[in-house]
Amino acid sequence: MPIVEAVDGTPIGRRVFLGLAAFGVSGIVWGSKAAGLMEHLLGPIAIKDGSGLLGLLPTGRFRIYSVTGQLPNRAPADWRLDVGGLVDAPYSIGFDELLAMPSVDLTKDFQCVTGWRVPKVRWKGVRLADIIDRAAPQAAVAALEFESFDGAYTETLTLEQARRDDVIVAYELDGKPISAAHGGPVRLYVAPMYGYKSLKWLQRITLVAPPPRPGFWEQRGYDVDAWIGRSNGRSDAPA
Ligand SMILES: Nc1nc2c(c(=O)[nH]1)N[C@H]1C(S)=C(S)[C@@H](COP(=O)(O)O)O[C@H]1N2
Ligand SMILES: [Mo]
Repeated sequence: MPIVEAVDGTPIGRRVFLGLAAFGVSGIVWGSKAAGLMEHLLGPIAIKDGSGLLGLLPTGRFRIYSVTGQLPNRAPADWRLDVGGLVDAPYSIGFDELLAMPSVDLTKDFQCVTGWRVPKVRWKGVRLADIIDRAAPQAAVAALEFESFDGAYTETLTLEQARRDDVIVAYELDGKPISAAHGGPVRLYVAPMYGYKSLKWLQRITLVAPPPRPGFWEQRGYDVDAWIGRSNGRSDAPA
């Protein structure tokens, strides 16, 4: 059994694999902290138990990830988004105010860097560009930092990436409010990039001069520019 480094620097080895086998194949196991982190380190893996191969990871639907192993739950009425940093007009916005802003609909495949993909997911939300403009960013701003109310996950985008029409602050997924599991009430959706850019449980956006503090997965070796690659049949990267 190979020993690999977990994201916190501790080795993952036989113990975790045995633990996974004990869980068997369930939806839950892929939402668990160890499994989610391991999948992100190793890519999709087969699950085995004493009777042999139980199966590969399911495809065609979302897997729920949370690096904390928890799914934080916040009612829309208790949710706020703070927008600040190098801006002339920092603000805090509630859920109803967000819904009152002009909205956009996007239908796109959702692609995790570990290989799974969900075709034709419908999202609704507010263009991140509109959220940015409302804060009156100063000339020095070149990047954005995002924080989750899970207390752990962070992400970044350059200002240019953040201003794209297909980058939104989303509050509906497939025609329904975004569930707590999927990062509701409000998450980021960065259509042209791998799923790890689409931070769940969004609570704060900070406009900064470069370089931004790297996001959770970027600190662990992932590309900061996470354009979905040609190997996956599409590239939304600028030419
Ligand atoms: N707060 C938070 N956001 C996150 C993650 C996470 O663990 N925590 N995982 C990311 C990754 S790697 C992917 S592929 C997507 C998965 O979204 P889903 O859990 O709704 O399927 O969320 C992204 N945003
Ligand atoms: Mo992912």
